[in-house]
Amino acid sequence: MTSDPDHRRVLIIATGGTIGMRPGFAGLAPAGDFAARAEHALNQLPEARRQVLPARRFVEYDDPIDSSSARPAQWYRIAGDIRHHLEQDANLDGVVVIHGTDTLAWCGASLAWQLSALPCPVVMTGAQRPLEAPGSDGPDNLEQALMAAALPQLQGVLVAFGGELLDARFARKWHTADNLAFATPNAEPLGVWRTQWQLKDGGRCRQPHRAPLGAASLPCSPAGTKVVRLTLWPGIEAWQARALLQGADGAVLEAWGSGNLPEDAALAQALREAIEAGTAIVVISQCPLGATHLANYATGRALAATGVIDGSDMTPEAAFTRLHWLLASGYHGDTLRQNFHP
Ligand code: ASN
Repeated sequence: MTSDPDHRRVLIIATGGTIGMRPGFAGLAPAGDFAARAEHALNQLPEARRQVLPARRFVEYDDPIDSSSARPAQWYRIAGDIRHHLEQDANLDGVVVIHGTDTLAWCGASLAWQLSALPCPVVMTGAQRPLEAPGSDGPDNLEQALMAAALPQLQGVLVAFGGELLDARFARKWHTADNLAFATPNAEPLGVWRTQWQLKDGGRCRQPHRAPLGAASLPCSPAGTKVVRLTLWPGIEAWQARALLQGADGAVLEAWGSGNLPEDAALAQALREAIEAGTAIVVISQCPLGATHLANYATGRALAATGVIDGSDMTPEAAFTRLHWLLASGYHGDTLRQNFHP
C-alpha cells in the first residue's frame, strides 16, 4: 500500500481493457504489468493531486482481456473477488475495478445486483486509449475513480469516466471514441469532476425501482444459464423469434416504443409458448429514454397478455444482467417474477 494523509485505502482490481493495452502487429491487445504502469502514470500527476490520492493496492488478473470477450462468468468472478478481498481486509474503504469499456456497463450492472449489500463503493473505470498513448484519458480516469472510491458518502456500484460519476445500474456505453464514453439516459449523473468530485444531491443513488436481493452469496451456475436478447425489427416473423427463444432460460425482449409488439398473432403465440415452456421474458423499450407503458396501445396489451415481465425503464444491460443473475441463482417462474418486481 502507498500511504496517504487521511488513510483512506482502496483496492484496485485490474481485469483488462484498453487502458492496460499495448499496440501490437494485430492492433491493441491486453498487456500485463498494470500496477507498475498505473503507478507510473499517477506519478506524472501534479504533486498537489498526487498527495490527495488514497492509499492503494492492486490485484491484477494474470489473464487481462479485451472486454468484448467477457462472458457472464467474468461478472461472477469479479464480484467473488471483490467479496473475498473485502472479507480479508476490513480496512478497505473502496474498490476500483479496471475494465474494458465495451462491456463495462454490463459488468457494472451485474455487480450492482450481486453486491447490493457492500459497506463501501465499487467504482468501475477504464479508458478509450491505453495509459501510455499520447493524450490518454487513462490517468485522469484512474485518478477520478480512486478519488470516488475513497469518498465515504458513496455506496453501490458506480462508473467514473470522462469526468462524470454514474450509477452503474443505469449506465450505457454511449460513444465509441469520446472521453465521455458513458451515459445514464434515464438518470442524472451522481457527480461531476471539477478538480475534485462535486456530488449532486450528496451523491445519493436514485432509488432502485427494484429492491435488490440481500443475499450476495447465492449459489450461481452461470455457465448453465442461457439468456438471449430479442430485438424486434420491422418484419420479424414468428419462426425467427422461436428459433432464438428455443432452449433459453430467459430473454430480454426489446420492443417498440412504450412496449409494443407487431400485430401478429403468430409472434405473440411464439412468446406465449416460450413462457409456458419456462423461458422468463422481460420486456423493455428499444428507446434509450423513457419507460414502457404496456397498457397504452392494443399492441402493448397483447404483449402484456403473453405473460412477459415488464422491465420498465431498465437498460438492456440492466435487464439482461439482472435476469441472468436471478436465473443463475436458481430463481424461476413466480419467484423470479416476484423478485424482479418486489
Ligand atoms: N475493446 C476495449 C475493451 O472493451 C475497449 C476499451 O476498453 N476502450 O476492452
